[in-house]
Amino acid sequence: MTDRIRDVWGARTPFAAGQPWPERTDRWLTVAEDQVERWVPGVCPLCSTGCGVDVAVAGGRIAGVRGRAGDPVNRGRLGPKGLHGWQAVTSASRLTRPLVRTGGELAPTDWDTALGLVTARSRQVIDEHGPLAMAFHTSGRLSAEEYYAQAVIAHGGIGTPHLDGSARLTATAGSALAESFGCDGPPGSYRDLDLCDTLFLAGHDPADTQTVLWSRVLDRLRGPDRPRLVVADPRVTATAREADLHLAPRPGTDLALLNALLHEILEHGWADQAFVAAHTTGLDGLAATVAGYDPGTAAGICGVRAEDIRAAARILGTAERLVSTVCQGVYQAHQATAAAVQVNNLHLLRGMIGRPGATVFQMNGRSSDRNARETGAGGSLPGFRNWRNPAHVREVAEAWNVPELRIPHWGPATPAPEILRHCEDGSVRFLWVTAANPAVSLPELHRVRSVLGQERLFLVVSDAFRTETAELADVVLPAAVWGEKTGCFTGADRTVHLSEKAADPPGEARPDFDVLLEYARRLDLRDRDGGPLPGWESPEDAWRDFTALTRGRPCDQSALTYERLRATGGVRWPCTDAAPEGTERLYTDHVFPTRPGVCESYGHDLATGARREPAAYRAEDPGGRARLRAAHHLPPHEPVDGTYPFQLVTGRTAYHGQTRAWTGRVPELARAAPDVWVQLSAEDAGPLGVSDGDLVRVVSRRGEIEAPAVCDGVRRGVVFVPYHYGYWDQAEPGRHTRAANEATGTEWDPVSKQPLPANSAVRVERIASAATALAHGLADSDRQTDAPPPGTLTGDVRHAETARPETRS
Ligand SMILES: Nc1nc2c(c(=O)[nH]1)N[C@H]1C(S)=C(S)[C@@H](COP(=O)(O)OP(=O)(O)OC[C@H]3O[C@@H](n4cnc5c(=O)[nH]c(N)nc54)[C@H](O)[C@@H]3O)O[C@H]1N2
Ligand SMILES: Nc1nc2c(c(=O)[nH]1)N[C@H]1C(S)=C(S)[C@@H](COP(=O)(O)OP(=O)(O)OC[C@H]3O[C@@H](n4cnc5c(=O)[nH]c(N)nc54)[C@H](O)[C@@H]3O)O[C@H]1N2
Ligand code: SF4
Ligand SMILES: [Mo]
Repeated sequence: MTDRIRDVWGARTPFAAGQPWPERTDRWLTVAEDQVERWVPGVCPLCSTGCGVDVAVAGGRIAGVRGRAGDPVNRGRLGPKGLHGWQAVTSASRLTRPLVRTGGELAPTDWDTALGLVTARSRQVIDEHGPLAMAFHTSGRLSAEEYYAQAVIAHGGIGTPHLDGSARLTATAGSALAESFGCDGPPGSYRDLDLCDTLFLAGHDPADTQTVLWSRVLDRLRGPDRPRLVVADPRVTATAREADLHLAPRPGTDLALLNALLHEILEHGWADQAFVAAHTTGLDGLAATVAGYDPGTAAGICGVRAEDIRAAARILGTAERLVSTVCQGVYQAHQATAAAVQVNNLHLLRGMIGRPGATVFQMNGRSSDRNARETGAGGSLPGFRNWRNPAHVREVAEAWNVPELRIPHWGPATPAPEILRHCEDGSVRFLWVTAANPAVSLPELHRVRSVLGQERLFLVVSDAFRTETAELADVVLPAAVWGEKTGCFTGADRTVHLSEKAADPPGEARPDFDVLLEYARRLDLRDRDGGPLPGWESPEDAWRDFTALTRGRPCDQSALTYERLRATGGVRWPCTDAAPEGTERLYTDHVFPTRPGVCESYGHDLATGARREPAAYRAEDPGGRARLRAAHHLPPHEPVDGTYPFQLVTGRTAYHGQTRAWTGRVPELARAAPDVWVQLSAEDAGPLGVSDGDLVRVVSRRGEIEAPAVCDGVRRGVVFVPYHYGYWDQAEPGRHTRAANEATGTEWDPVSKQPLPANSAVRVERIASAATALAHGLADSDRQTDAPPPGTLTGDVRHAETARPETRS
């Protein structure tokens, strides 16, 4: 059987540019293959790559998965989480009954009692405090249909703007695309990886976070016409080890680095002047801004060598087919959108968009981050409509058959961090958290716990497990999950999959979709004609309504029916009567959705987040051209000093997903990375007297983390902690020193409002030697790092900067 624990990316199947990526079917079954009763098509729910899977059913239960060989996303491959993660669904610790807090404890009850309480409290809060006292913290992994139900209920039924959630944690992706191209939506497809000659990965570690996508890249890198690879990451990740050129900037300095790259591209005449003149606006402003970022200046800010910046610029400037990806390393920074937009600018200056092998991915994280944004549950109106455009608001009101004024559109939907603040100050009294675990995933955890644990806040949590957040709830609702319900998921290259129900949920667990509809009925939400709102019976009804509402929008899915998805598997939107098979690439005509009547946003000042006024935007109508947007670098907000000399960054390992509610319950994955660790450079560890395995404490102004040290693989001045580990399974209950977010701070990017659990100033203290730590049971001898399995690396790569990062300041 396939081993994706020691062999994360599997055997190489090299291929050349333009060839199809060869198939390789990965499978993992807990029964013999001939005992499988049926295979149910679906999609892996564990990251935004969106790999197609067939789910094996035996004895009425899920008994394994195999990759779908014909799927355009993975061609049969699955990574460690995809192969093993499904076992959480069959875990004995699943919630099987609703829980209600009585006498301080969560006690089992029936659905009627639990939903009766939830509805009664909602009614009371709406009557006493108005709809704005109601809030919903949603997910990045519900189905499109479930988000859409939440959008209709919250925005169209109750009339509250407070609906947002985990998708906000990659909101910079959507914001950066909207700032440059007028609208969210990844312009290219994974197929562009098969065609490119150069790759640029900024703050993105797909070897750990999108392992199947990385297999595709590795197969190109091992193929006959290896693309050049430039990686920007302060750590020596498995991704960076493959690079031709690895830049390891100081965290939070990507904007300066990118400005310098653009400076070089303009300076050397590598811009495609005809493309820029015909299809963009804003060149003068961009040129004026980046003029101040010669490689020498940027080198001083970023702590990388000027010659390496020049070398990177030459690679990017002379590429003929460039694919870039951007993710959390850039997004979790104080100038997230401003920096992410510079990668779009790179593509616009070089005319590297809308043609085969040339595109930019502003990456997503989870399996349905995209759907949250498309359906209106993640900050915009459904179909990427612009809340400041009265015609767009009217279209939504007509589709929902509700008065326009009920849909909150006096401002944008409230970002998740602001919802938390409204809970903190008491203006929100009811919060329903669905499929998220903010008590581990949001920054500054002591604050999150105190806000969610307040007496005056009624907290409802829908989850499959008793998470750290569920422990704080007044009512816990047991959810059916992936494999137990049907709905659509859209991956990072617009591929939509229908994930079908394969087995019944355990006990009384129910699909969120059904629970939301019952809640709406009990609250008696109605449309203008007195009909029930929403008026659907099934997810398919919701999908039909939602896709109808996308008609004419850039994310048009009006011809994308369940029937089509069942017949063909994954389909990329737009999917219309004119393009019923879907669309591989956007903007092939180089016309962008920037016209005032079309665009999703009129844009923001990248430095302050100030919103552009509609009249000002209309006066400068980009008329279908993309917008080159510029900004100056500003220093991170919490500078290092003598007391807190290091920058804390956080991130991921291939073996765990987010807060481990699933992956921590899967033996293969839990064993592979059993506990938290702290990574620092050997140069920094030495003077602190810290060696590998020693127990250390990472202290910020807000909290601390204790874990064994790994003294390698990160640039000097930086400390890395994986953020997956919380408290449900810790050996010593009651201590709060395991989650990375104990130490992080409350801050956000001014444009996308994405929180940035990064770049906190910390110090590192040695607590005990490796031997003492072991003797006291403080650390496991077999703790693993995210170091890739032996034998998977090649030798002849260059690591500019990372071997000896400079510490210029
Ligand atoms: N195995 C696994 N895969 C996942 C997830 C998971 O939890 N586990 N989560 C999914 C989700 S929700 C998301 S959002 C994605 C995230 O996917 P990624 O963004 O790829 O993952 P991260 O590890 O958070 O961050 C990427 C890299 O940014 C680097 N970095 C930190 N600070 C900086 C900086 O200032 N500049 C630059 N250039 N780089 C920096 C880090 O060292 C890290 O290697 O992964 C998805 N895939
Ligand atoms: N320090 C630091 N913090 C971070 C990050 C970081 O890089 N560093 N990354 C951030 C990012 S990008 C993300 S996306 C967040 C993720 O943060 P969260 O979304 O808060 O955390 P998850 O662990 O993904 O929680 C998902 C929950 O949904 C439950 N669940 C799964 N399927 C279903 C379902 O169908 N229905 C219901 N009701 N429940 C379900 C799971 O059991 C699990 O408990 O973390 C963020 N926090
Ligand atoms: S790459 Fe992502 S979608 Fe694919 S198998 Fe791994 S976790 Fe699942
Ligand atoms: Mo994410």
